[in-house]
Amino acid sequence: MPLVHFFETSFGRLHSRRVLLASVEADGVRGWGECVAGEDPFYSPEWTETAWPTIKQYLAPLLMQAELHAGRDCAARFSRVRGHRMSKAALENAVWDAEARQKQMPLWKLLGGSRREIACGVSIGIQDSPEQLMGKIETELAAGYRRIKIKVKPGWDLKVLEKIRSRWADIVLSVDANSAYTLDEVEHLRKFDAFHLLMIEQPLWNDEIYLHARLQRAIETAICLDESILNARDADFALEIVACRIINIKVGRVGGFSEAKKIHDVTLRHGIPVWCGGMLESGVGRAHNIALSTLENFRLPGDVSASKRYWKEDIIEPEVEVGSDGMIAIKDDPGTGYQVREDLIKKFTVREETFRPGKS
Ligand code: OSB
Ligand code: MG
Repeated sequence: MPLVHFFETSFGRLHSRRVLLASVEADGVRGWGECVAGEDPFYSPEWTETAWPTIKQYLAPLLMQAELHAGRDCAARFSRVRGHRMSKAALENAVWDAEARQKQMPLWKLLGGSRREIACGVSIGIQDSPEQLMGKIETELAAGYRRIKIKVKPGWDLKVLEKIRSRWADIVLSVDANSAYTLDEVEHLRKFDAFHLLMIEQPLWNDEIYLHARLQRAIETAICLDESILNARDADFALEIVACRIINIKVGRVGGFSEAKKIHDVTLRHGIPVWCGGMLESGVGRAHNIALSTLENFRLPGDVSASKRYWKEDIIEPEVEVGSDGMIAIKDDPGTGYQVREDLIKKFTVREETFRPGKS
């Protein structure tokens, strides 16, 4: 699916997404999930071409090994397989979706959510020029978004922040480095404090927690961990040693709704807020992010924004819309409240495989 606008992070520029979807059929209802793995192993070791055989050879057969009653039972079934969390999440979340539709209840309720609307922010990639970035921020603020996050890397950080702050002194602003810095750059990172950011997301190594605690002691800006939090134990450890003061939960990164809920509960116990991250999802994953964001500790605006920011035509109906107040209204219909457009998915499909119980 071609992106409406390219998306650039510290690891590269992306023009379109190859979306891997999973759908499960259970007693006449169908549930959908999205594998949020990237086109390349840059954000995480997992990518589209590892997800496919992992699901095919291991996860799908495990899922169908015996009768299954609930989304929350999937994680235990997959536990023999190490890692591959985005692949696991695609299947687990499809089962949660099917379970909600079967029970004729909204997915957000099944997950234990309570919010009736959720606050939205935007993640704006690195642009060709600061002027182009300023134009984008202006557009998103006019649309009502409640938090602007920009991607940063050495050479695209302080000067850009200075420009933004001199034009918008008071907006809620944050940055995401996707591991573009090292601890040798503490003095440089300390300069971010002058811009009163809500947070700096994943400044250091993707697989490192402890050294973020060192950095957090050296700077005033709150660190938010993304890449380094893979499960509830990671979250508990990071908060115990104060490696961050905010956590971003991505349901794919952590292996599915069950683990996402556990992380949510850990952060509640520690009294720190979470927000829902995004992975440039199609409507299928986006709808799941919306449901998850209704849990009580999702107290900060998420990277959950309108379909039209990404796609000319999204694969769900209705498309995700954000009000002029920067909020998404939560639907009461069964499942996600959005219908998957199977016609459009067929049109986009380049590869498809079906698994049935008893055959692997
Ligand atoms: O680090 O949050 C990230 C997109 C792809 C990979 C990693 C990240 C992102 C985003 C985009 O920031 C969030 C979105 O709008 O979906
Ligand atoms: Mg991030």
